[in-house]
Amino acid sequence: MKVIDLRSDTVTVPDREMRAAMAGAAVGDDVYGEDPTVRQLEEKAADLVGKEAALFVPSGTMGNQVALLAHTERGDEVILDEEAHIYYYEAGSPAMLAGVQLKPVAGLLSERGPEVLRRAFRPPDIHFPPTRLVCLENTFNRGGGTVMPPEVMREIFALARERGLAVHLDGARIFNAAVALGCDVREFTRYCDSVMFCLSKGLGAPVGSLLAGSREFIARARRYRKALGGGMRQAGVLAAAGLVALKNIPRLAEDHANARLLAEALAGMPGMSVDLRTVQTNIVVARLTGGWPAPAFAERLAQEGVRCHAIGPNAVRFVTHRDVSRADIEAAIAIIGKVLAGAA
Ligand code: TLP
Repeated sequence: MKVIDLRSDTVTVPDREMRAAMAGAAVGDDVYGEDPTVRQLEEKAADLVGKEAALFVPSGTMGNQVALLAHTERGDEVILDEEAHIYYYEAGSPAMLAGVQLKPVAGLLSERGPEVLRRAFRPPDIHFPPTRLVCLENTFNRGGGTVMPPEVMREIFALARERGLAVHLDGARIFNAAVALGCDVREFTRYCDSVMFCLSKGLGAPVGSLLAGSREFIARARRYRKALGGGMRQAGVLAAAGLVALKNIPRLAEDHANARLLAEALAGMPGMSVDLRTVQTNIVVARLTGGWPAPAFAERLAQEGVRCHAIGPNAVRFVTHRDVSRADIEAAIAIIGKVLAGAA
């Protein structure tokens, strides 16, 4: 049985071009700063997002955590959305590593974000932790892959600046946001001090993320990456895959079209509801309205060859990516329809 894996865009496997680039990559010891392919990728990444420098890290999680370490001191407060990946899905590492206090707030990653941030600020007071950083996420994973428009980011950035706070952008899927709005990615990244983006999501690389920011910030981040065990040696074999992955940016539009096709079909099925307004990129969050618990539904669907992710008691997530075609999506729609109707 063919499996249509829609759990995440992290499940893609490197294609032939990528594997050939990996095999042929020029390499050196990157801890000594001597890997030419890693350097090339870091320079290209910095340029793409309009920052002075960038650092290649093994994962998005490490990129975010290194950013927290480099922006803050132990005991500082970090404001972020209560559904943000850094808060929800990074295994408690902000407490474990940077030793910061997270202040999760509802609605920061919505149009109301600036207002929510204004209300989250507290005046300096010996009783309060010093607030140092605001974290944004674009696209917003648990929001259903929604895009925060540059104008909203601009307002949040200005508010943070007024207070002397830095802004870090978890841009794991920032290129999905840029492709969705048809704009340059710098329209977003100009409104943050640091940005992390992933090569191993929709862009299709097996490993790797980049953290970008000022030269001075990246020098600090490089030391924290080493401290976390993320200093890699002949990492050019991975960076080479990353350079090929960057060529995949324009094709993210196909994933968005496939997500739209899937979302519209699911929205019309009895037993399921989808807020189509949130389907802006490659993620579809569907709610089960007939009382079927999401984990049991996901398991049932997997038996029929479609994999999704239960992200709440009655919510499932489907993510489109370069290893699923339009025909796969059409097949998935038919299977989901049958399962919901109890006919499969
Ligand atoms: N997200 C994964 C899971 O961890 C949930 C996924 O399948 O979506 N920021 C955002 C917004 C992310 O979505 C992810 C991965 C990360 C950071 C972390 O990246 P990795 O997995 O490379 O550590």
